[in-house]
Amino acid sequence: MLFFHHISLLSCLAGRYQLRRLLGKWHRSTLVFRTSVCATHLRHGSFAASAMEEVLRRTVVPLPAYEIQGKSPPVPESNSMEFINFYRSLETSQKVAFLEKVSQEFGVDHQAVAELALKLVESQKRDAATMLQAEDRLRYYLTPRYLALFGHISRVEGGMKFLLDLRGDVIEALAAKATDSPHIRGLNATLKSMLSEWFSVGLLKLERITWKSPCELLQKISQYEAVHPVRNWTDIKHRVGPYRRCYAFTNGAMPGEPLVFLHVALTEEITDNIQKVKAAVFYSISSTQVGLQGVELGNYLIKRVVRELQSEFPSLDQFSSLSPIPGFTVWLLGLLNQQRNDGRRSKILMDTEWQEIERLVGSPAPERLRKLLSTNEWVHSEQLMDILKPILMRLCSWYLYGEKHRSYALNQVANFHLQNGATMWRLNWKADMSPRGISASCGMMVNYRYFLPDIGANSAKYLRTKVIEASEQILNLVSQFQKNSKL
Ligand code: 0OR
Repeated sequence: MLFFHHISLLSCLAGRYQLRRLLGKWHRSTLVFRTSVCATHLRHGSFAASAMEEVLRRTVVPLPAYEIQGKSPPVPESNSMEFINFYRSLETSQKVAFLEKVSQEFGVDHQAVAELALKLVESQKRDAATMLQAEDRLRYYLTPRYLALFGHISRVEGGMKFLLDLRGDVIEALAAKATDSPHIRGLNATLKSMLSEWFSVGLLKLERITWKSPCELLQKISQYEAVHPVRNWTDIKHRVGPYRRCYAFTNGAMPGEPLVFLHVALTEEITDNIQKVKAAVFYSISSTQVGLQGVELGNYLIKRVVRELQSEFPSLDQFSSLSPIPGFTVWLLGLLNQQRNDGRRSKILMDTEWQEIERLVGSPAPERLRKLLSTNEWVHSEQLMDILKPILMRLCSWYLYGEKHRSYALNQVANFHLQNGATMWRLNWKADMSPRGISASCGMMVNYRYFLPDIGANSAKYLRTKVIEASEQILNLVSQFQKNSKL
């Protein structure tokens, strides 16, 4: 053990080539152990930067000169494995420091790029061949050094999953503000574009999940469910049973791993004959890999499933989601709190509505209402629910239709379906009275309707003009909000 410890320490300090000579055939078998001991040294501050540098110098090979690109000897698989094992052995904060180093010091050679950019400008005065070559050269040197390593990692066993998890870590570190390095943002963009190619729709397989699917797959479908948590095996059996469909996209590089999956309920006239199915309701869609964020697999899955269902059921002509409204209750409570802090009387309810609520729950009505909404207790009184129904329906319609983030719908689920080209179609009262549904959206759910001939135009219109395509019911509720509520 002590022998390995010294070898590991040496390898951290002495570099790859001497150590390889020393270890010969031992090299590969001690790799995992060695990287983990390197990481142990990371915890002792002084070794941190040098151990990371050592590993990076060994594993991230320099970009070959433009003239000899494609002619360098193949990079050994052990490079990728060393990088993977080292990274996995790090703690979260060390991972962020490591990624900062990778992205900053093993990315693009900025000096070379600046010089080539000047040369490209000069080449404009010359012939087309010179200019195109200058462009090609610049493009080549704009490639970050770590890109080749990621390419090699993608080819080793488990490498693709590693890269997905790596991007997941980057996304989480940026979201948690553990780093705001522009270099890490660049690494994130590079990884996203690589993953978008590797996980492009042409390379994905649509799989129908049934009760006969491998147990491991069913378990993952249950575990990753993001909208309606699966309670037990009977529950999942029901969700893949008669008049239900569950489809997932998988990728050959990650067998048995659903990347995104969609649950569908087939409704109307199903009681007597499944061939008469008229409507398909997408009641849950979940993506499983944080690392695939922004790759838009959900959009493609819905469209692919529509085609699949149409060929199975020619009578099917209505497609709609039944979607949660995460964030509505929090938004509403925030408004009620904010208006309290401002010392203003809340105008999101009319005076007559406040009086009605006060009669039922006592005063001060705003205080009581906030408490009842935040504890879900309001649902225990039918009378209060009746009073609140029109109020919450108009507020929720506004939340979905009128509240914006960068001019697009603030609510992420709404934004997802609107981008896909769906219409905000119907707000449903008492649609999900589970504690989770009440906490999220006061029990309401919404349908986004996919009118197939219109989805292309709707999607383009929403993306270009940010205008939301909505039904009469939604627009009526929105105008009630505009008439009766003030923000
Ligand atoms: O990668 P993105 O989230 O930007 O887009 P996708 O199309 O890949 O995924 C969209 C989903 C709605 C499936 C995804 O965001 C998700 O799983 N959300 C949580 C569950 C939900 O609200 N349906």
